[in-house]
Formats: sequence, structure tokens, C-alpha cells
Amino acid sequence: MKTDTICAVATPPGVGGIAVVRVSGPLTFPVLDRVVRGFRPSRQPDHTVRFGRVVGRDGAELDEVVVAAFRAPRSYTGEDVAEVSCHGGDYIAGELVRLFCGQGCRPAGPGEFSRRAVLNGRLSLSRAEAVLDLINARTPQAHAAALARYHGGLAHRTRAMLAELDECRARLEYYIGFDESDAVRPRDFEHRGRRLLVQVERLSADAERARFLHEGARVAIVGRSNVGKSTLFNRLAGEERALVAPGPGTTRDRVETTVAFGGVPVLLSDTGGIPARTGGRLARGVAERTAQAVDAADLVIAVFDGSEPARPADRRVLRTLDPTAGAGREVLCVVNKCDRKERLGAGFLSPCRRPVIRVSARTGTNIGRLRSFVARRFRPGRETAATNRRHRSALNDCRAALARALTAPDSACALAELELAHAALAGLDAPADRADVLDRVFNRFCVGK
Ligand SMILES: Nc1nc2c(ncn2[C@@H]2O[C@H](COP(=O)(O)OP(=O)(O)OP(=O)(O)O)[C@@H](O)[C@H]2O)c(=O)[nH]1
Ligand SMILES: [Mg+2]
Repeated sequence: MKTDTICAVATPPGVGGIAVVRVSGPLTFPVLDRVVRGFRPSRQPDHTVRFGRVVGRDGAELDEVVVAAFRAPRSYTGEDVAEVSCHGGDYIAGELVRLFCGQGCRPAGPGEFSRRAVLNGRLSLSRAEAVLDLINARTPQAHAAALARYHGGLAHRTRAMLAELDECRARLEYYIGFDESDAVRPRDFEHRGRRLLVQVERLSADAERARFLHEGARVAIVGRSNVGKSTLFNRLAGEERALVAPGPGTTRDRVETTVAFGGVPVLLSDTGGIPARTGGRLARGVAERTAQAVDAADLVIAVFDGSEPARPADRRVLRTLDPTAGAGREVLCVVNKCDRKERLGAGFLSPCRRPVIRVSARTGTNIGRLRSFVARRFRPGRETAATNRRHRSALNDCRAALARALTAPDSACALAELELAHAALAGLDAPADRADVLDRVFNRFCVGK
């Protein structure tokens, strides 16, 4: 199939010092030749930059540009690529794209340059995903993890496991050739298989934790009215975001902000107070928003006022978060206002068997401990080689197939399951050729990447 030539603005929209338009495909240099004055880009040596001018559709000068030339296959996409830098701003860069398209290019779709890089074997799929994580990294930790993956961390991690799977397969095949009954397996099969299973499970568990680094975690602050949820929210956010007032019913809408806890970006939600029983329409609206925040949360911080005896609404809060009520998520109980005399009663929270931290949102007492608790909860494991949903689902498929292989009734079935386990693991980092997988990965990219 003949590939076409694509182009797109690679820098973000808006005003800036420079903007870059990227072109990739066989027509890259012929197109530039027709548009650039001052030199011939098709004669420009590989990996050099040249200064020139571009004339617009009406023949008048559009801008001065710098053209960087990368010839196939030594380019990001593996095709002929040019990066044309012009003065920043949407108009000039947009005109350049229109000019190039008038000469035979077409506008690129989201992530199309990276997609071509994968299809041409310049990038593995997991490295392309790491490019996206690098772009989106919001904390030093997220950046470091993405960089390690970009340098092949996942391939490094799976290579030995794939080799071990191959070895198991080879041994089984050899065995099947000898043993007619097919019912027995090589003696060390069980041992090797279990060891592999542990490795896959570990990688999978680490992937589950590492996802917070890039996707961020969600924490909802809930509790009855007036216990100090908004004061705590502001304290954690480090700024006066939510309104605080002495009376109940201050917060109605959900207020959200992103705070980094130990390098993990956490979307913190402050919610309206949970009343003793649902009242009118407004109260129902508040309850609905709170329920949504709780549903979406990876961790719920349930706040109680330590300076007052427990009220029916506090019991309601405990009941809605009760794990037996189907809310299996993690809950941290915070007893607030510890700057005042304790009157909540030590026994009130003990039946719920959740961790409890006593703080004062007003004075800041123990807020450091609360921060460390949240950071610990979302801290990635040692391994951040796999992080996203695609990785987790491939690891899960591999784990399930391995487990089935270990309990298979005969060697032939075990072999078939091993093949599945191998395919799932290999698919993690192989240069993918399945359009649906590529679509899913690259649709999250921006145009021009
Ligand atoms: N003494 C003391 N007072 C506090 C503390 N935290 C909050 N308060 C006070 O408690 C009152 C209610 O605080 P808010 O933060 O508005 O409480 P809330 O839970 O968000 O209330 P609603 O939005 O109405 O549900 C305010 O007067 C706060 O100043 C604390 O740690 N110690
Ligand atoms: Mg509030």
C-alpha cells in the first residue's frame, strides 16, 4: 500500500515564540520544494537545519522558517520527515498546513506520526505509550517512570519471562512427543509455571499501583455538615479554595482540585454534608453529588467532628461506607477539631475497623501524618514498567492462561494455554499490527504527535 504524506501543527495552539509544523511521508521534500524559497529542501543534507522563506497562496511572503530534515529511515516515523519552525501563533502555522495540503499532503489524525513510527518498527507500542506518558507527566516521579519505560523498561521486564515461557513450551512439546497417554507433565513444569505466575502477578499488582502515577488518584472528603470538610480540603490543597462558614450546609456543589501526594497527582473532592435523612430537592442533589464522588473515589476520607458527641448523621456516614453495604473501597476516618476537648467518644469509630487519624484542620496538627497516609496508599511499587489499562489487561490474560495451564487435565491443553499466555505477554511490547489496538492507543494522542 502506498503511504500518503501527512502534516500537522506539532506545537500547542495559542500564541508562542515558535510553532512547528511536522510533515511525514514520501512527498515531504517535493512539497517543501514548492513552498520554500531560498534553498531546495530536497537537496538539504540529512539531519541538518536550513533557513528559508515561505510564500503564501497569494504569492506574498508568509513567514521566515527553519526546516529540519530527517530522511527515511532515520527519522521519528521512519519516513521522510521535515519539521518546519515558524513564528508562533495559530495563523501562520495553520496557513503552512493549508499550503502543504494544497500541494499533496493531508492533515494528520491524532497520534498518526507515532502510529507510523510503530508500524515502521521505529518504536514499540509500549514505548509509544511512554511518549504519551512523558508528555502528560505532572510530577517528577511520573516523569521518571515514563522515561524508564521509554527506554524499554517493559521489554526488559518481559524478555526473561517470555524466554521462560518458551522453555516451558519446548519441554512440554518434547514430552508430548514421548508420552502417548498425554496425562503426565515434565516434573519441573509445575515449579517453573508457579514461579512465572508469581512474577506475572507481581508485575500486575505493581501496574495496578503505578497507574496512579499517570492517571492520578481520586480522593473524596465526606462527612456530615459542619465537621470541617472544607477546612480540611483547603488545608490539603494549600489554598482557600472552598468556602468555610460556622453554620451547616455551606458546601453544596462538589469542589475539586489536584494536589500531588508523594508524586501522585490526586484529584481531591470536597462534598456537601451528609444530612441525617435526605430532605428536599436541594438536599437530594447534594446527596447525589456526594454519592458520585464516593463512587469514583480510590480513597474516601470520612470526617467526624471530635469536639462533639456523635450524631445520627455521623452514623449514617459510617453506614454508607460500611464494606458489608457493598462499598468495598478504602476509607480513612479523620477525627477533626482535635484542638478542642474530645467528646466524640473513643468507641464510636472502633466497630468500623478503619484506620483513624486525629487532626485539626484549623491548626494543622497531624495534617502531615494524613498526607503521608494518602501518599503511602498511592505510592507506586518498585516496578513501574507497566501502568495503563492495556498493560493490566494483557497481564491479566497472561496470568489467567498460566493458571489454567497449571491445572490443565493433560499436556496438550497445558500447551495450548501456554501459547495463549505467551501471546498475551508478547503483545504487551510487540510492534502491534492490530488496527483496533493501535486505534485505542493512538486516539489518546494529540494531533501532531
Ligand atoms: N476548632 C476547630 N474548628 C474547626 C476545625 N475545622 C473546621 N472548623 C470550623 O468548623 C466550622 C465548619 O467548617 P467547614 O469546613 O465549613 O465544615 P464543612 O464540613 O465543610 O461544612 P459543610 O460544607 O456545611 O458541610 C467552621 O467554623 C470552621 O472554622 C478544626 O480543626 N478546629
Ligand atoms: Mg463545606
